[in-house]
Amino acid sequence: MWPDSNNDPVFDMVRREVERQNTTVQLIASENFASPAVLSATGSVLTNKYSEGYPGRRYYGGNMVIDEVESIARERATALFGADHANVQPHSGANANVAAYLAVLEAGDTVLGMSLDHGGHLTHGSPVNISGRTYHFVAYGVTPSDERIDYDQVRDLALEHRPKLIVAGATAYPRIIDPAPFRSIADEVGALFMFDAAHIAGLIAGGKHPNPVPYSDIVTFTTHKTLRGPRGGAILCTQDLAPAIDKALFPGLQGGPLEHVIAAKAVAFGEAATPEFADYAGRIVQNSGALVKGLAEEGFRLVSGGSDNHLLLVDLRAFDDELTGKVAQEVLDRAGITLNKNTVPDDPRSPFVTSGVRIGTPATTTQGMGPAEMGLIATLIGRTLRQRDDDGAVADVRSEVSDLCRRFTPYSLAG
Ligand code: DSN
Repeated sequence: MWPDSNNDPVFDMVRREVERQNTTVQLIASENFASPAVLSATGSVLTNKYSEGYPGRRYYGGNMVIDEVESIARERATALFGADHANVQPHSGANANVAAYLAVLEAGDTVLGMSLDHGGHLTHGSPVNISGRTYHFVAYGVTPSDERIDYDQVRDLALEHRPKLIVAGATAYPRIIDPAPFRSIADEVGALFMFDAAHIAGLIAGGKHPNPVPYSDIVTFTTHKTLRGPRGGAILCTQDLAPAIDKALFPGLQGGPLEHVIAAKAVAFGEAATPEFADYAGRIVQNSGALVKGLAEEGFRLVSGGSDNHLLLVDLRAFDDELTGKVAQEVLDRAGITLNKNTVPDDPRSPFVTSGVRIGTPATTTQGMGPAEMGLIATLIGRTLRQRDDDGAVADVRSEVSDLCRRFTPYSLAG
């Protein structure tokens, strides 16, 4: 009935990607290893079904089972975070954010968001993104002294610009984001408050970071980062905003939902509600601490002096003023250590070059690595970057990385 795809080179590429993930160290802060159950749901026949609308209100027939799937995903999401309402259809975190804006803003409205080069996200008002092109975003950042969110600046800007919405959340901020001061500033100026929890959703679900839901009108998040589910997004909101959020997402922004991914989100929400996941979230933070210690011993400067979440932002200039994030990323890739270049606050270099790298612990923690392995990884990073012009030295690190990964292989070779 089906064409024989066994020899399709795409599957060889998939096998090679399994091999890459199994044999190199994954330190990209926004990545993780989804469980076999999550992968299985993502690869299921639910991909075949059209289901525009929401459970009980679909535009196509045959959605009896799909309604159950999406309902359990919504129920698990609301229970996990203690929210009134969940929309589990966003294809991504970016879509979740855009739908949230569509629900509560008009074009030209003023919004406060964290500046991209201080750790924010493209969808928090970057001029090259639909958010910055549609709304009047005003950026807040971190203080020059301790490189932590400048809540005084947030309040001053809120009083000056009277935003309709204040957005918290970040992609490259290594510290706890306290939702309480944001809420009180929003109340003071009559703004709505949205928390983008994309990076830290798993730390919140695991009880290791403050839950923004009781403080927020809207919480958006991705399901594939610390939460360890399939690639996708979700929105939580208060009951009064639920109709506007649902309408903004569909039909406002998206068409047919990806119900196979929604099934996998339901599986991930189930996994994230277990005591084992709370333990995992704690080990992510513990591993960041061990990596901070190891990298500091190697002579690296950590933005804000450390980390209390799943990521570290390393300013390379103290280690070697000539070394850019771009070069560091490339040489570390050759050594089998995968991370990404990242700007540091007020970086003089462009986002394509950068003076820093971002390092995350969610994936290695899933593999079972602990503080001892973090110490080893810090040493390997230091060695690689010091000896970056010596191919033999880089190859030696690559071999040590292979040995390390052999002890903590995430997936069987069958993928
Ligand atoms: N690409 C994501 C990250 O790495 O943080 C944000 O969208």
